[in-house]
Amino acid sequence: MLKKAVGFYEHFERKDGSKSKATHYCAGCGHGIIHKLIAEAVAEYGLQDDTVFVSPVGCGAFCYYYFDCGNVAAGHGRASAVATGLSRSLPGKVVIAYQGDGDLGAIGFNNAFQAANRGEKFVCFFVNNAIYGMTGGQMAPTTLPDQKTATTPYGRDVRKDGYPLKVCEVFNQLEAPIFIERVSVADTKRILKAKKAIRKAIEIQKEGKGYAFVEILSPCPTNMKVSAVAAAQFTIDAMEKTYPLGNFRDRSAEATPPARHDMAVKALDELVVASSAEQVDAGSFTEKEFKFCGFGGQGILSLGLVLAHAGNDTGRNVSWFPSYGPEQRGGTASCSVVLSGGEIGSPTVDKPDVLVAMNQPSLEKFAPTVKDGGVIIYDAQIPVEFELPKNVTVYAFPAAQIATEKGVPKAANTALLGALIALDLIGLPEDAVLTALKDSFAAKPKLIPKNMEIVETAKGWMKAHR
Ligand SMILES: Cc1ncc(C[n+]2csc(CCOP(=O)(O)OP(=O)(O)O)c2C)c(N)n1
Repeated sequence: MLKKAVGFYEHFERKDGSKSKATHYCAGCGHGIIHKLIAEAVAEYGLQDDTVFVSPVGCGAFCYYYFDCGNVAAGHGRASAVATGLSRSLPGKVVIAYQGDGDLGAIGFNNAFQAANRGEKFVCFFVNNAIYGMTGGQMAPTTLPDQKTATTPYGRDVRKDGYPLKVCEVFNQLEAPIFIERVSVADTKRILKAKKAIRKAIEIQKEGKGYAFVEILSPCPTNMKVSAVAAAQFTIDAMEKTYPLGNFRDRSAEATPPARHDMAVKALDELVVASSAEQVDAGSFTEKEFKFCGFGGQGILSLGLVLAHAGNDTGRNVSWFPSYGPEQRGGTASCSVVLSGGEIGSPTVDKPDVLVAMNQPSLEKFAPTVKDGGVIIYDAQIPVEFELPKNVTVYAFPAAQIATEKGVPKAANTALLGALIALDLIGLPEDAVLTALKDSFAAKPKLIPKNMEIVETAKGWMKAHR
């Protein structure tokens, strides 16, 4: 009987609000069949509420529209790395990575290979259609010898382009994987075998036994530029010669669950404890978005952290999202901080209410992003050779000068905190902000008095010049 698998959403609701009952896949594409087999297995094992599905980049990028379970989207080639993180931090859950042959075999090969070698506890479904599907049919590592693609119009020449990558065979050299099998969805007989392998791989996750890998040969009529029937036939006749179907290993009977990664779980637990302050008068606090930016080493990230801690200690929802430059010291660094009475949708801040800039490149980069009516505070040392936005209030504040005069040039970030307090831009009680600042020096308490002095001087300056 033809029917939608229970593990799918009722409607596939898209970003634009439209609700479709059909997937976005082309007629004859294998992805839809593979989705159905996975969704059925997850639902039949009763695992929907305990499963996190990692979508790739490629034709499978929209898996999260379809699978009615936890969903996370990974960058191109990174699904196995993301699955590793999820699996380690959610030890009781089933984690599924879904990757194409470009995604896993090319850009993400090392991620996937190392995860397999470590025996991470997740299942990786590897969809091999011998081509880069989503981007228009370029050669993939799995493209067959002499196969014509957009980038090998005369056929893949193995002397120049290398040989097809047999991922199951490569992974089968590793000690750790519990289960490795290659299947196909090119016809009904093969689909039934694929169903068995997919179920087995998910069962292994249910039992927490370790790493499972299922390669699925899948037709791509659109990029092969043939009919759905011919594409399926190609998968059987041509692909299976290079990629023979079969089970490479099944060690599930003797496998015992791998060691738990308690470090990751502990780190998460600590985060939860740190955010357990009771929430107060949620509705009355207007959300505030901050961007702090400067050179690495100027204390930009710690400045944002002080605000986030102060917000957390006073019962606000907070997020702190750092972005590091290529170097630890000297490169640009920024962090986004959101303080909110309600839930925070995203920790990224594209349009800050308040921008605090400690160097020229980041002032130039972020100044145009500040909201109308917002505030920019930048260190007065920064030469401004560009036009600052007109509809925001701008303060050239002598943060470095104040800190240097107090004998601690590195504490310019503390001076900026004083400026924020003086302008009442944080919206939190001053004593909470100062307590968070003091706490940030827990390892070097000697520095506290000087930093408090800098805050007072900065406040005084700002009050006199605002
Ligand atoms: C970092 C990065 N590099 C390249 C791309 C472009 N890109 C998107 S999908 C894709 C290929 C996907 O092919 P495959 O993994 O085989 O999946 P399929 O679409 O065939 O299912 C590429 C190269 C990207 N999105 N991100």
